Amino acid sequence: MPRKQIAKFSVPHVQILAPDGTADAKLDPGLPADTLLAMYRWMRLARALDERMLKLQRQGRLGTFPPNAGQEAISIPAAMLMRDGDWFVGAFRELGGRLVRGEPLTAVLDYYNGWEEGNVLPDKELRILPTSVVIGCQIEHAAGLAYAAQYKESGEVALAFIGDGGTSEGGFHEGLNLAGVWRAPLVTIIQNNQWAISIPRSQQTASETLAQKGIAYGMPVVQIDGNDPLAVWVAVGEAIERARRGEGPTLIEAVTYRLMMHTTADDPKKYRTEDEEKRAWELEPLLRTRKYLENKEIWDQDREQALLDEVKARVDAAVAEFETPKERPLDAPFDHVYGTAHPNIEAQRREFLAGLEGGGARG
Ligand SMILES: Cc1ncc(C[n+]2csc(CCOP(=O)(O)OP(=O)(O)O)c2C)c(N)n1
Ligand SMILES: [Mg+2]
Repeated sequence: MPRKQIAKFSVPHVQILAPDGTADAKLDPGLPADTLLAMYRWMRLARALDERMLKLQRQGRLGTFPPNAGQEAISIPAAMLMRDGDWFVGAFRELGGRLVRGEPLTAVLDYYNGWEEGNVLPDKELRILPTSVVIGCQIEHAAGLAYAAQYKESGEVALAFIGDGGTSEGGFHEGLNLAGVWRAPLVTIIQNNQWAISIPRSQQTASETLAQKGIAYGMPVVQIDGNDPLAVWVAVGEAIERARRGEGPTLIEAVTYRLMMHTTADDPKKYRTEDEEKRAWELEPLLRTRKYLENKEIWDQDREQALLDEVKARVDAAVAEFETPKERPLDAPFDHVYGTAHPNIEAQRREFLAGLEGGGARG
């Protein structure tokens, strides 16, 4: 029998907004000015909070956290495309997207200072899952949520994020496999920022692209420029619509760069060159988004300054609120494991409190 080809695959790549701020006229989704301005505003707010958090951490006023700078163009447009009822399932580098979905700035600060209150969002229906420090398992959670949405015929979708390093974890593959078989409404976005702590993309996998990993699980895939909010808007928008129509999951690889350290406990100078970082800063998303808005004549230096002042005031207010002394019950984590009290959790709470000096110190 002659050998014959039984399957053929390809991976598309999409970039719409170039680093110089010019957009491909054929692919530009032509978003209304207010949508573009809102998007840039979120990006500036996320960047301002991220920069302030680094200063606070260095001053000993905040715990360890993973800086998000450079990745704003991924989770922000994606979150703007979500509807009420959809699930936001992050890893730990989706600061902007969390803010868009309604997470308060103070919750972010509380969380990274080790306060359980940071995991307690004001409105249960925000549907933002807690930060997943455990790499990969959030994709299984997201697949389960998407399957539940499908079962309930709710029309809701789950949007999940993972890093390039996370694609080597079992949870990533198990989650995508199930979503593919179930044709569940799951959109998974790989934030390929080139580094997993000190492991470069080249040592992470022999795959030519990370997007192609979804082909094995029977879903459409696309690689996009993750520093291009228009490419993210188009690719994630198409994937969400497909999921809502009952046409199953999608895997998106957004190529970007982790501009800062892995976390504040890391020093990237030990494993990458400053020249590489310098080149990456030239491609970062806020710069090109601003140029695009200026080319459209809906932005200028005065508006930029007004926005910088506005986001600074918001961050100042959040920090002041976060640093206002308040009662922080040390057993707060036991309050939120389940929606209602559970005898096993209550037994663990009692054991924990009994173990504290004085039987339940308050901080
Ligand atoms: C299951 C598991 N293994 C290892 C770690 C330690 N760890 C924390 S972040 C990280 C690298 C993650 O890299 P990537 O997925 O590319 O995400 P990025 O940090 O670049 O956003 C590792 C190995 C962990 N948190 N969980
Ligand atoms: Mg990474």
